[in-house]
Amino acid sequence: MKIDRIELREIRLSLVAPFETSFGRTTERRIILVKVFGDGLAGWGECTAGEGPFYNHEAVDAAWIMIRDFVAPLVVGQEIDSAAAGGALTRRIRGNRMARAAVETAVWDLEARQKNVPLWQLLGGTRKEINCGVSIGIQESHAELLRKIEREVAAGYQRIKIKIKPGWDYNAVRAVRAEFPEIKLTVDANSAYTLADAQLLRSLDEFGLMLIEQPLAYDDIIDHAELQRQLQTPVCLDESILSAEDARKALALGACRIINIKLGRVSGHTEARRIQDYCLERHVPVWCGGMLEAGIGRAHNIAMSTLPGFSMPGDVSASKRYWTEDIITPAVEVTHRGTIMAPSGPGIGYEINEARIHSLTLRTEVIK
Ligand code: OSB
Ligand code: MG
Repeated sequence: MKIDRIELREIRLSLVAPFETSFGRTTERRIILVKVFGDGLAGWGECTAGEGPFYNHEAVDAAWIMIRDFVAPLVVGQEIDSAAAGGALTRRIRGNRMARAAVETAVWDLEARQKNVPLWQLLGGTRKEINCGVSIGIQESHAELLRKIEREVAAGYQRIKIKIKPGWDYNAVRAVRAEFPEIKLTVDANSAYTLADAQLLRSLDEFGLMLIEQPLAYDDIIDHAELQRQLQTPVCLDESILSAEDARKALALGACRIINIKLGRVSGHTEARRIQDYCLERHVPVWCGGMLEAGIGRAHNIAMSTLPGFSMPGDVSASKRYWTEDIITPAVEVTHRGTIMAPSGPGIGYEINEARIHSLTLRTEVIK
């Protein structure tokens, strides 16, 4: 494949409901879309950087500059024989994995379209139906939280995750368990605690959670290992795992028993698959995390989730939970079994609604 040019586009999309975590509240997304042209075809990627540097160090405006000035120039004009080779072209860049992944995933889509196969098959996926859960943000009240959970359980989702933070933790989980004693339940702290909170975190053991996600610092594995020794509930790392090397070290230390894989956080499909491979060999479950993606990012998440190691329900759910109208057609829908069917079309397998994308666009730039 010869990469001819890369088009960047920033779109703005309002969430159907605000999403609140321990690090902030999002009501509207600004999303960078990447379109990579080569061999008369185009592949699409979505940058998962947040509006500000609060989940990790990346943010939309900074990612735009990184992609435009550093990532895209390393790829444009190059002749590559696979998407994996395309990703390797940007390995010199330290950090900035979401910026790199936006291009890397687009090149994977391009390669799959060129070979006229679904991306999930090109990646080596084996699951034709992926298991889905939902992530529910911090709410105004327990009553509101219970109402939201009831709706998602009725829709068929296999697992409920709730966001926690100091002051919205033990009592919130207790209220959920009182109403829903049997559901698969997890909590995600997004690094809101320290080891000084070990007693509080231990108290959550009584609720039979599937896992507790990233309780401690975003760049830590040492304290998580100490915490895991004190907990019955499996620790799952999100923010702390940026690569297969990080996964190896975290598992060697006993910092977690489960890993959340996000394409952006780990620099794209190639590294995501490497983490999946490493964990699968060691019987460590992985699942696909979410970053409030629009349809293109969501479609890439679906493709990744078909890999055999993705045995736990991910944070990949229906488009309508986020957007009144998605940027792909059909919108992502979830079966009453709480699954998403892997699409059969080439590449990411959904049509790109370019007219809608154009109407949402704030700025564009082309790297030739
Ligand atoms: O930690 O998993 C997280 C959203 C933004 C940033 C971080 C996270 C999340 C979610 C939402 O939990 C998952 C989703 O529904 O996309
Ligand atoms: Mg998380």
